[in-house]
Amino acid sequence: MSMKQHPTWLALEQHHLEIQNTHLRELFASSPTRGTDFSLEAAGLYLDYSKNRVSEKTLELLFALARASNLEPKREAMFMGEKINTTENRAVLHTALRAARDADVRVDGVNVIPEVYKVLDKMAAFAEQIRAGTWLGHTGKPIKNIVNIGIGGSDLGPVMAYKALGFYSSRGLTFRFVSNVDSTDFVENTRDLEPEETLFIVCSKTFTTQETMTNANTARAWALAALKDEAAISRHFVAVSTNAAAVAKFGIDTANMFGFWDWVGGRYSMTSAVGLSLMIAIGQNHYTQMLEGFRSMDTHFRTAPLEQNMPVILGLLGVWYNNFFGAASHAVLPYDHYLTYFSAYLQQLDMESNGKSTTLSGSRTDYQTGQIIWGQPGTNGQHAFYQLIHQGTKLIPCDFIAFSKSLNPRSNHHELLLANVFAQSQALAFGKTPEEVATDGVKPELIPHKVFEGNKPSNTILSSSLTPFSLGALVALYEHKVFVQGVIWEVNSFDQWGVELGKVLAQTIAPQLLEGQAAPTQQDSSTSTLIAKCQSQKF
Ligand code: G6Q
Repeated sequence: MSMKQHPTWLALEQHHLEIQNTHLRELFASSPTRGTDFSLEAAGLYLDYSKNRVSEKTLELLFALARASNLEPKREAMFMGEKINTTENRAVLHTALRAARDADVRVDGVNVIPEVYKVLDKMAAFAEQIRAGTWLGHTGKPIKNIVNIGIGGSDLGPVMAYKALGFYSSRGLTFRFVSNVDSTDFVENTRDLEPEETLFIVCSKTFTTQETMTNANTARAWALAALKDEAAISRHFVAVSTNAAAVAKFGIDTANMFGFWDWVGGRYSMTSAVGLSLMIAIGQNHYTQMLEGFRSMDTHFRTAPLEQNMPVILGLLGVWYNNFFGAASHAVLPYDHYLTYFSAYLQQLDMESNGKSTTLSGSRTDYQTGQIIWGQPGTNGQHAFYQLIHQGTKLIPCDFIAFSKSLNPRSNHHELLLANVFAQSQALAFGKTPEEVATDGVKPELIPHKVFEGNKPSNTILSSSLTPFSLGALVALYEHKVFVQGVIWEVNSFDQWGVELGKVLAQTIAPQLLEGQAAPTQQDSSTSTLIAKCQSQKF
């Protein structure tokens, strides 16, 4: 039976009819303590979810839906290492990557924690050598530049976290992230670097990804052009991968390989060896604090009752808007300049996980699944796309993320920043009625233009400051939110078959674009014309 036919879903549909026209103004007026009643704290994060179009009854029904979806046993199955990624027959254990050193987490009967710490310790020793300047390049110079080559899950986590924790990073080292197969990415990121002082981290779980291997080979040629000795590769290239054979074949000494496991999905791999560049940037202590932030949220998610569980509440609110209000997208709006890449990171985490239309049992869903996640930091958005959220025709629930203290306080900047974030959620929720606009002395013909309907839902996530711990808690919050929604929608949040077809097709098109190849004859008429057009413009 489809989830849509379940009594809890039907009850929510009925309830939606009752509450859909209730305004947040009424909900707040009827309960003076709503701002605290609909809030909770976990892992150093405070969540205010009072500005959502929900009543106590809505939440009761949503928790009932979660229980009907077996959320609690499914959550435990993930933490216990059961093979819940059924289409790839894999366990899903990113939580083991940040478990305590004495934890016991088993895959096929084997405790994986000692292996996790073996890699973490090896990463720490290597990071320390680079940071201390004792890892020398081929010509005897210390490494000053670290270039992570990876894509998707092997890029977005490291680059997001490196930018997010820039305040804590070693300023004497330069970090670059090359992901795009467009050679401009490589060229622009290396043009000012000295090969003698540059280390490449080739970061690829499979070590077969076309973009990454193409960039890695270009990096190899770039380094060898200057260093002129194959032996230089072992001082200037290390690998993060599960594929030792391919790493060795590339010419990287497997002693300089940092491993991980098939039970770590790419977009969930930020706390695996994929975080090597980050550990070099911020050092072992800060990295450990970040892992503790992840663990704190993991423990909260695993143990807190659904009614007081932050990822569960965020996940269910998303389901409420997605499936009952028809909201197609969800904006994530961090009010911290360091979180420049946070929305892009969440885009992959969420959209690759829950952008599915086939249920775990193989049938087509008859309801909406993953939302479109988008956003960018801070007040800049207010002067750009917020207009549409305030007065457009679409319902776009928002998450605002803010920190009480600035890492770089200057005069009243931070108070202004915080005033803006609080004002935005207030304006979205309560709006401005025609009567209120009229009392401002606005000309009658302009009143409709200046009315804000309000009733636009948002969450506010507040933490005291942006630290490695709070970043870890924040990322884990969203990882588990995605899990909750995947369970409700009965999809496999841990595979990504949707990225395969394009890769396969690109392999047949690439040779046809090379000089000297016969004109394409086996493509559709649009693709073959595009290829021919390209060839005529190129040669
Ligand atoms: C993430 C995906 C995907 C993956 C990249 C890179 O969940 O699996 O984004 O991370 O395709 O893969 P490799 O690490 O194998 O190069």
